[in-house]
Amino acid sequence: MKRRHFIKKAGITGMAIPMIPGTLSAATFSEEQKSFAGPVCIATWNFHEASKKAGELLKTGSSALDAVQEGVMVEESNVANTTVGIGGTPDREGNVTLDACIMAPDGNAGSVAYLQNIEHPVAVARKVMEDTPHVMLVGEGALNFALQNGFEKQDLLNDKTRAAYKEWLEEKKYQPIINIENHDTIGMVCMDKNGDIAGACTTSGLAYKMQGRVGDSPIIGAGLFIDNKIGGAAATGMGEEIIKNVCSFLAVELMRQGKSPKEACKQAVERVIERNPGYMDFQVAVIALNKNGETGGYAIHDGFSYMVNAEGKNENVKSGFYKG
Ligand code: SD4
Repeated sequence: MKRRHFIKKAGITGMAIPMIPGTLSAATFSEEQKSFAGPVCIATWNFHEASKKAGELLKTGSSALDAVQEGVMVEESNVANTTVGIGGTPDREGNVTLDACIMAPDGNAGSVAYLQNIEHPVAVARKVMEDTPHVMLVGEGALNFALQNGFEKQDLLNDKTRAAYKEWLEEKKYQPIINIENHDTIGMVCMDKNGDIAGACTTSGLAYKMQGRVGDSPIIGAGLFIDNKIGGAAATGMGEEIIKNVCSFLAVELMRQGKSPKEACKQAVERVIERNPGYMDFQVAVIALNKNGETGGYAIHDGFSYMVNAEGKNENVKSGFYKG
């Protein structure tokens, strides 16, 4: 069925999906809509294996929540990715400290920050969401919670990251560089066959960050936001700027106002640019998915791309950008 046809048949225009007032769980697609709109997965950067994993899970009927968790866990276990999970670049003191969050279709959320020695912070974030009355646990508390829940402690540094840290120590220069220097955080948003949307985000943060620094990735609304009536968004890049402009929440709110995912991401990124004349020195990128299954992304600088897994394809899409 063609998209236009689908929208007409479903009796909806744009993103105005009919909702039962007061419901948080919004699986409102009819059977007809299901066959068209879902499932869809989007993820930051070029993580083919992560979006493939999520796409396969969605195809076999997994929930969006399970798909985003399993999807981003692929990168948490990827030692070649020096910005996520095991193999992540340490802070200035040589400790790998992880930030992650997860958000469910019913609006529930869980998050961990400054978590050390645990390979899968997103799985801990999910436990925080499901098994505690809280949204966010940090540092030692997050670690203790993880250990109590059966997660194993392990060394997240490897020979490569240890050697790179030693080299960095020689100059101890802290200067984040646009798009290079390990900008590989994974933020993922999925819609399942029921039309329900969930998201996850996980990172080791900026390379050689100050001890105790927490970025945008575990902050609900900054690195990730989901509203199952509207869609979801995730951000990557300079976390401080993403936090200051609550970029993912902003993108979802712009979609609520009727903007396409691409336009919403563009306006969210432009907000960062407007509010900080120093934007030439950092990268911020936002991706979004709406309830119709449409996707988009936008970045300040060239070089950002994102994965779209939909309708049997797993593709890397070059993002629009403000300045080359
Ligand atoms: C942070 N936003 O901690 C993350 C970094 C990032 O790809 O996105 N890297 O600020």
